[in-house]
Amino acid sequence: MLYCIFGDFIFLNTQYVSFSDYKSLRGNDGNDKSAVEEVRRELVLKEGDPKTNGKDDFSKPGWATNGSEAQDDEEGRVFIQYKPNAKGGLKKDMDDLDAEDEAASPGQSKKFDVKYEFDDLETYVIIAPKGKLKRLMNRSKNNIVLVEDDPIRELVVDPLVMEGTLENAEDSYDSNHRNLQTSFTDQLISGQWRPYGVSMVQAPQVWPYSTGAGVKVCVIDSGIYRASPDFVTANLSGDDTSTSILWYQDTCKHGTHCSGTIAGKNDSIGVVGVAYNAKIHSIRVFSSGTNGCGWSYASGLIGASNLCKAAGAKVISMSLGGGGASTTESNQFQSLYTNDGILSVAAAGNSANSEYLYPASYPSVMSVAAVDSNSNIASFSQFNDQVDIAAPGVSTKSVNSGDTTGNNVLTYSGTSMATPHVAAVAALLFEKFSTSNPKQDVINIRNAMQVTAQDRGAAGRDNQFGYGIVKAWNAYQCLSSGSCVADVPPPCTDNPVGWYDIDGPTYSCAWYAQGSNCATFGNSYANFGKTANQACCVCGGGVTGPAPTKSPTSTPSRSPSKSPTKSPGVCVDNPQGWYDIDGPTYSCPWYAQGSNCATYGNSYANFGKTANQACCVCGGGIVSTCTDNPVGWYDIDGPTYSCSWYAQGSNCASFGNSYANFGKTANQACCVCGGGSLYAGISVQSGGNQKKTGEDKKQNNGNGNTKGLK
Ligand SMILES: [Ca+2]
Ligand SMILES: [Ca+2]
Repeated sequence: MLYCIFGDFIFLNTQYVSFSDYKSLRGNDGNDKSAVEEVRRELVLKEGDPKTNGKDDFSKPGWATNGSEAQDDEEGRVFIQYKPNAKGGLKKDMDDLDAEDEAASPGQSKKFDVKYEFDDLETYVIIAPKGKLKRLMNRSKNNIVLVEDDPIRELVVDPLVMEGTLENAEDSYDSNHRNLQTSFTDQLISGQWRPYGVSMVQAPQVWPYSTGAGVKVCVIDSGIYRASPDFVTANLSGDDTSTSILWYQDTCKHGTHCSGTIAGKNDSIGVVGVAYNAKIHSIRVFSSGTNGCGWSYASGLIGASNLCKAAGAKVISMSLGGGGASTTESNQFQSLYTNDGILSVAAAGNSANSEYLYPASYPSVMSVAAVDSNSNIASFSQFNDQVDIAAPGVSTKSVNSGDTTGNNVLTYSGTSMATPHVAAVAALLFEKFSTSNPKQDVINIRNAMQVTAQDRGAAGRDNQFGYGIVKAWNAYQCLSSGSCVADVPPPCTDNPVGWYDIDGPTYSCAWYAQGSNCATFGNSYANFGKTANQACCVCGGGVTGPAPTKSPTSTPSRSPSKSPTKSPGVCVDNPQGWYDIDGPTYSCPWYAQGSNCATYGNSYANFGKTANQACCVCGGGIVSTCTDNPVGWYDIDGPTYSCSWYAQGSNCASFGNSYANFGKTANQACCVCGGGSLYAGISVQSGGNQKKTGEDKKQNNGNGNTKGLK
C-alpha cells in the first residue's frame, strides 16, 4: 500500500482521504465490520439470487441467526435502523405483532418497549424478548437496514486505580527529545492548588489570552456537585435524564472530579481548572450501582450527546466506555463532528491492553491515553492504533463532591482523568479560534492539538501516546500563525445527484453506504448510465470540486507559495528567547511557572528588560502580526521541530541557526525566533548553548528549584 502523510491527510494509492477516513478504511472502527462482510459473503454464495437476497438481508446480532429457542425469552435491547421513509412501516409491524401476541395470551404478552427514537439516525432503540425481536426482523425485513445490540458503557475508572497509586513507570524517554520539560508538580499558589496536569498541558501560558470563557463543555458522567464553592455556579447547567436523576448531584464523585479539571474556579481554594471560565453542561447517565457509579447503554450515550448538542456544547467529554462497537453510536459521533462541528473526546481505557474501548476508538472521537507527572505513560493506559493523544491522568487533584469547603481535594487516576484535560484544552482553543465555519473550526482545533502535541515514546505517532501529550500553548501558537489550518477533503457530489440503481429509489447512494454494499453490488445494477461505484461518493465515485492541490510526492505540502496570511495578532516575547540575568534557565517559560512573574518579574533584568516587560506570560512582550515563512516550517529533523517547538525555552537561541529546512533556519523562518514575515521585534543574540551532541538535547533546563531560592 502506498501512502504518504500530509498533515491530517493521507495519500492512499490514488486518492486523498482524511486521516479519520483512512482509519475507517482500515476497519479499525469496529471489529464487527469484517463479521458483517463474512455474513454477507455467505448469503451471496448460498442463495440462488445473490442480488435479491443480499439486498434484502441486513446485519443482525449473532443471536438472531444462531440463537437457540431457549434464548427467545431473554430480553434483548437493540438498535433497529430503518430504511428511508420506512419508520411507519416498521412501527406498524411492531403494533401488529403486539396485537397478535395480546390476542394469543391476553394479559401475558410483552410489548415492544421503545426506549429511544433517534430520527436523525433513522433508528429505534427497542427492548423486547429476543424471540419476538426475531419475528419482527422477519416480518419487517423490507423496512430494516441494521439491527445490533445496544452495548454497555461504564465509567473508565478502576476502583484500585481510583486509590491514586503513584506511577513509577520506567522512563521511556530516549531519542529525539530536545529540551522539552517533562516533569511537573502540584503547586500550592495562594491557597489554591495548580495541579501538575494544568501546568503540563500549558494552560497557564494560554490564560493571558483564553480561559475558555463562553465555551460550553458537555460532561457525560455521574453528575456534578453544584454546591461546591470551587465552581462558578453561573457557569453550570445540565439536563436530568429522569425525574429522579438530577444533573447537579453526584454521589459517585467521578463526574465532579472530571468537571473540576475542566473548570475548577480560579480563586484561593481547591483547584484551578485548565479552562476555568468554561461552561460545564452536565448530563448524568451513571446514577445506579454502588454510590451512583453504575453503567449505561450506548443508546443512553447517544441520547445524552443529543442533549449536549441541543445545549450548544462545542466539546463533549466522556470519561467512559465499553468494549462493544456499535455502528449506530459511531454514526452519531461522526455526525456530531462532521455536521455540527462538535469535538468529542473519550477515555482510551484503563485495562493496560490493546483492546478498543468505545466511543474512544471511533475515528470521529479523540481517544485519550494517560501519562503521569513525569510525562511517562500510565501503566494502566490502553494502547492501540486509535489512541490520538495523551494527557495527565495519574494522581490528579480535583474537586471533591460533597466537600463544602472546596479545600478537601480528591486525587484520582485513570484515562478518565486524562480526558477532561484534552476537552479543556479544546475549550481554550474554541474560545479564541471559533469562526463562522464550525465544521472547519473543529477540524483545525483537533489538528492543532495533534500536530503540536509533545512527542513521547517511539518517535512520531505511536499506540501508547498517540501523537503525544497535549500542549495548549503550542496549539494556540500554531493556530494563531495560521500553520495549523487543516485542509479539508475536496467536496464530493454524487453524480448524478440523487442517483439510485435500476431497482428503484430504495437503492440510493445512502443505501450503498451501508456495510459492504459498495463492494458487493457497486459494479452492477447500473442506472442513469452509471453504477454505484461510478455515481456515489461513498463508493469512490461522484465528482469532486477543486482538484487536490497537493501532489503525491514527498514535497512538503505547505510551501511558501501558500502566501502568508496575516495572523490576527499574537503576543510574542520581546526580545525573543529572553532570559534573565541569571542565565537561560530563567526564560519566559520558567517565569510561567507558579507565581514567578509576581515574585521576580520586576527584578533580574537582562537585555534591557525585566520578565514583566519581556514575557507575554507576565503581561509583557509585544503583539506581532508576524507569519512564519514558510507557513508550517519545520526543521530537517522532521515535523516535531516546528516553530512551536522552537518557541520552547531557549531553543531558538540554541538551535535556531542550524538544522535548516526548506532553505531556512528557524531563526529565519519562525516568528518566535525573530524570523518570519512582518516581524517587528528583535531577538536575543546568544553565543552559548551550542548544540553539540544528542545528549545535549536531553538536558532538561526547566528545573526551577534553585531559582526558587532567590
Ligand atoms: Ca479554585
Ligand atoms: Ca510518540
